[in-house]
Amino acid sequence: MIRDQEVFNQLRDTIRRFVNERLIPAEERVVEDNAVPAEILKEMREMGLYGMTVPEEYGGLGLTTEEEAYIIMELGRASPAFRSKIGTNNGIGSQGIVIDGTPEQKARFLPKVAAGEYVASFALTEPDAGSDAASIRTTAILDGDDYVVNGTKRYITNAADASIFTLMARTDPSNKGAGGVSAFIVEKNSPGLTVGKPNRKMGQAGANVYDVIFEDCRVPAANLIGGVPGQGFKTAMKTLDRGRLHISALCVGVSQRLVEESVRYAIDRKQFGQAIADFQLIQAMLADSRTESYAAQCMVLDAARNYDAGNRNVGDIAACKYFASEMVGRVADRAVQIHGGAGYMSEYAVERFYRDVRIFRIYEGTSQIQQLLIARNLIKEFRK
Ligand code: COS
Repeated sequence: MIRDQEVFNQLRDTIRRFVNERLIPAEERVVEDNAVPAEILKEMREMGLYGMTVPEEYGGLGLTTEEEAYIIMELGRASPAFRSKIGTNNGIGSQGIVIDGTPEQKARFLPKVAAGEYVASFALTEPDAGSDAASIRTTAILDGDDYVVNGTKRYITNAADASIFTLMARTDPSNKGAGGVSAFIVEKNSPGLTVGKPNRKMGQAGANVYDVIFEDCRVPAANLIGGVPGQGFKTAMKTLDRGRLHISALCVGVSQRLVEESVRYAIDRKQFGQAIADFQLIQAMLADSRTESYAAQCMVLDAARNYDAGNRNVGDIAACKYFASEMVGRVADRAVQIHGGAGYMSEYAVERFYRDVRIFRIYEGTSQIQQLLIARNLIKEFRK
C-alpha cells in the first residue's frame, strides 16, 4: 500500500539521489575502513532512515511494507553495508517491539529507535542454534523483579553500535521447545552484557557482526516483550516474516545495480572489433539477469501488498526470500562473467558484490528453511 503517491515519490527520489551522489561514491572507503563514514550515518539519521518502519506516532516514517520494499530496493543499489547499518532498526531489531510490545514498551523505546538515537539489534542465533531457532540455550530466569540472563548469542549484526537488543532466551528450562522461549528488550549498559570482537568474514565490509555474551545479566521483568512469557519464539517468527520481505527487497535492489554494472561494462568493453554487448551470448546473460530481477521485484511487491492488506502469507514470504536471494547470487555470478578477467579484480564493484550477496541465502533463514516453510504452508492450506 502506498499511502500518498506524491509524497512517497518525493521520498523515493530523495533516496535515489542520496544513493547515487553519496553512497555509491563512498563504497571503496567503506571497504578500506571496514566502517560506514560517520557523516553518512549522520545524514541517514537526519533523513529518518533509522526509523522508516517505526509508526509515525512514535516519531518514525511509518512506512507500509510496500513503501519499505521500494525504499530498500533503492538502498540496495549501493553496497549492502549501508543498508545494514539501518537494517536492524527497521527490521528485526525493532519489529518485535512494534508487533508485540506493550504500549509502555513502545512509548519508552520506539521514539529513540525512530530518531536513530538508539540502534536496535536482534539476538536470536547461538553457537548451537541457527536454523533450529527453537532450540536456543540462553536462559532468563525470574529472580524478584528481574530476569537473570546467561548465554552466548552469535553473529549479531550491529551489536557494537546497539543501545538495545531484542533478545530471545528460555524462561522455562523445563520446556525445551518454542513454548519455553521469551523475548526481551535488553539495554546495552546492563551489567553482565559484553560484546565480542567483530568476526572476519567473506563480504559486506563495514557491516559487522559480533558475539554477545550474557553473564548473570539482570533484565527488568518490565522488559519482557508483551509482558507474557513463552511468546518469544512467535515474536521472533513474526519479526522474521517482515524481515524476510525486507531482505528480499534488498536482493532485488542489488540485482538492479548488478544489471546496470553489467550493461555498462558490456557496452564499453570491445572485443573482436565491437562492443561485447553486441554478442548474443552476452545478451543472453543480460536478458536472464534482467528477467530474474524483474520477477523477484514483482514477487516482493505482491507479497508486501498482501502483508499490508493483513494477509501475512508465511509461504509466499518464504518464496520471496528463497527466490530473490538465490536470484541475486546468479545475477552476481553472471555480472562477474560478463566482466571477464576484470570481474575478478577488486577495482570493479561486481567482485565485491559477488561476495556481499552470498550471505543473503543464509541469514534470516537459509534457502533450505525457506523451502521447508513454502512446502509446509502449501500442505497446511491443502489439508484445511
Ligand atoms: N508467525 C507466527 N507464529 C509462528 C510463525 C510465524 N511465522 N512460525 C511459527 N509460529 C508458531 C507456530 O504456530 C507454533 O505455535 P503453536 O505452538 O502455538 O502451534 C510455534 O510458533 C512453533 O512453530 P513451529 O512448530 O513451526 O516451530 P519449529 O521449531 O518447527 O521451527 C522454523 C520452525 C524451522 C521455521 C524456524 O525455527 C525458523 O524459522 N528457523 C530459521 C531461523 C532463522 O531465520 N534464523 C536466522 C537468524 S536471524 S538473522
